[in-house]
This record gives sequence, structure tokens and C-alpha cells, in this order.
Amino acid sequence: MKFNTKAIHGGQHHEEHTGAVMPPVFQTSTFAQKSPGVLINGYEYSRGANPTRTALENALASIENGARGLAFSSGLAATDCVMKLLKPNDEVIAMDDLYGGTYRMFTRIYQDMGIKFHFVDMNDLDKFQSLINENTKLVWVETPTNPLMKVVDIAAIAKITKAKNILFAVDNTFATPYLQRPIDLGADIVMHSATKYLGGHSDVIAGALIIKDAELGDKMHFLQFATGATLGPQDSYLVLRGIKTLHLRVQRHSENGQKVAEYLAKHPKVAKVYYPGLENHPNHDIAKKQMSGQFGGMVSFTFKSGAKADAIKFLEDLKVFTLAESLGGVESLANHPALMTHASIPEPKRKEIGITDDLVRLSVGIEDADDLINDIEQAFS
Ligand code: P1T
Repeated sequence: MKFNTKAIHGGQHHEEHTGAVMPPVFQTSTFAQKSPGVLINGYEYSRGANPTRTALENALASIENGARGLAFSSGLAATDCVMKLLKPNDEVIAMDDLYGGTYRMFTRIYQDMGIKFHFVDMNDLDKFQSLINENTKLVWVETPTNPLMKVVDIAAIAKITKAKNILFAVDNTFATPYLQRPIDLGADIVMHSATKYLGGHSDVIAGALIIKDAELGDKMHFLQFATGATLGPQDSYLVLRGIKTLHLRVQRHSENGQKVAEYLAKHPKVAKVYYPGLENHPNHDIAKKQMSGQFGGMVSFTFKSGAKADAIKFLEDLKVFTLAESLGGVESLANHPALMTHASIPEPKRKEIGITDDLVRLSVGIEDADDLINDIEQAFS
């Protein structure tokens, strides 16, 4: 099945009692049993499994080509489940540019529990390899990264992690499986903030893991069940409904993203545009190779003035774009990473990786591109 068909049918079947085409929202915490421990249809208690969540989890496994999908109460809950595979003294090599909340979890929770983190730009494969030792258990990347839109070569990293028996997880939130399928490129685990493009309508907080190997999938399902950060049935339904239009939405997000990036690249007030679809993006060739010919709806840029005040005034003056955290919904959003989504990264570290005070991040929605560009123009002027 091709992706556009899988987005709608992958892992899905009609509800068996009524033939309902969409899975009902099984708003129940528990399931009747025939005799103690003898289940009617495999379901016992909704923390372990719920039929609406199962429908979503099957769809997730299908669109990312994994053996198992798991749905969580947030993206960070999904990341947390991966971290629970680790033990004190284990080491993690992570991309240097990450969502601020992921960085916060790694450095303020798991570092204190004895796990060691190395943050590195994995475009430098020699530097990356020099950090690997016998304690290295996990490699974690976002690609494209939040908010600097760096792209890393998933297949090249997978070759190295496979040879050393290290787990390789890819946060595929920005790309979505419509544009990029990390498991096909050699990754072991795909993570999503399903709050973003998978849900697609800014009406749900949700997370997802898709695991390549069935045995590891079972282990991670145990962790999910035993620790409890599962997605409720109503929210599972919303994400499943979102996935059914993922291909159409991401296509338009990408068309609009490319137009906005090209417009910004020519604007006299703009210093630098971060978008992997631009030919002068340092990782454009890798992006072309591993993404499916489009580059998504996320665009960041800085001001020629370098002034924080210019970025703030610009954000205050937008009218079609809404100033808000998050991304990946049908509507366009704008964000100031240093003051908002990445404020939990200490300032010196932010400066070191390039999250400057004049950096603005746009989540380009699926409105008319002319209206979005006119909005940006009026905010600049
Ligand atoms: O917010 P939550 O669903 O828990 O997902 C966390 C997360 C993980 N990974 C990436 C790449 C993300 O962008 C996020 C959440 N990001 C935002 C809220 C934001 O505005 O960047």
C-alpha cells in the first residue's frame, strides 16, 4: 500500500459489531470479564489497552513501517518511556539542537539519575563516533531540528549505531512520516509529538512511539502500561482522525513553507533563513535524499538588525499568524524560541547552538500562501 492509502486504511478495519467505519470512542476505564482473568475480547483495563487507542496504535505502526505503535498522553511522555530503557551510568548521544522540553528532561531529570548525555551536531560524524564507548546505549536525534532546522543523515547514523548495537531513536515530529520514514532508513524507534502534524488541528496533546522490532515493542508496551502515561480514548480518536488527512495537509504545509522561506530569503530585513528546502541550507542535499521531495512547514529566521526588540515587535504585529507555542496545526503560528519554547535551555547554551534573541520560528499553516506572506510583510513594515 502506498502512503496516501495507508494514512486512511493502514492497520484499520471496521468495528466488528456494528460495521462502524470509524472506531467508536470506547469511553470506558474497564472491561467485563467472563470469569476471573478470562477476558471477553482481550481487553481488561484501559491503561493496558483500549480499542480506540489500539486503532490509533495500529495506524501509527502502519504509517511509520514499524512492528508496534504506542500512544501516550504527550510527546514528552513518549520520550520518557524511551528513557526508561536506560540505567545509571548508561550514556546517551543526542543532537545538539532539540525541543527545549526534551533538553530539560534529559538534563534536569535523567542526568540527575546517573545517565550521562553528550550533545553534538551529528553532521560531524567523526565527532559523533569519538563519543561512543561501551556505555553508549542510545542515540537521539530530531531531524529537522527544533528550532534551527538542522537535518542529519539518518541512514549514516543508523549504520554506525547498528554496528555498535546502540539503540537509535528519531523524533520525527517536524518531518512526519509523509516526508520521512526513519525506520526504513535504519532507526529503531520513531517518536512523535502527535500534538503537532499527526493530530494536525491544535486540539489535543498526545505522543507516539513506533518501534521497529516486535520484541522491543512488547518491552516498551510493558513500560507504558506499568508507568501509565497512556492516551485517553477521545484523544486517540482525534489523532486517528488527524492522520487520515496527514498527506494532504503536509503537502500544503510544505508548499506554503517553501514559499514563505523563499520570500523571507529575499527580504531586506532578514539575515538568515533556516529551511531545508532552500538550496543554500547546509544540509539541503541530505534533506533531498531522505525526505520525499518536500521539506515541511517549519521555517525559522533572524533579523539583519540582530535586535530582540525587532523580533518581539514583529511577533506582536502579526495578524493571520497567531503568537503561540506549538506547531503543526492547520493554522499558522509564530514563536520566539528564546522566550517561549526553548526558554528552559540555559542562555549560554542557547547562544552556543545559535538560538539567538532575534530568532523567530514560524509554523506555516495551510491557509492561502499570499495571505501569509502579506501578513509577514505588514508585520515587517
Ligand atoms: O508537547 P508534547 O506533545 O509533549 O511534545 C514535546 C515535543 C517533542 N518533540 C518535538 C520536536 C517538539 O516540538 C515537542 C513540542 N514542541 C512544542 C510545544 C514547540 O512549540 O516547539
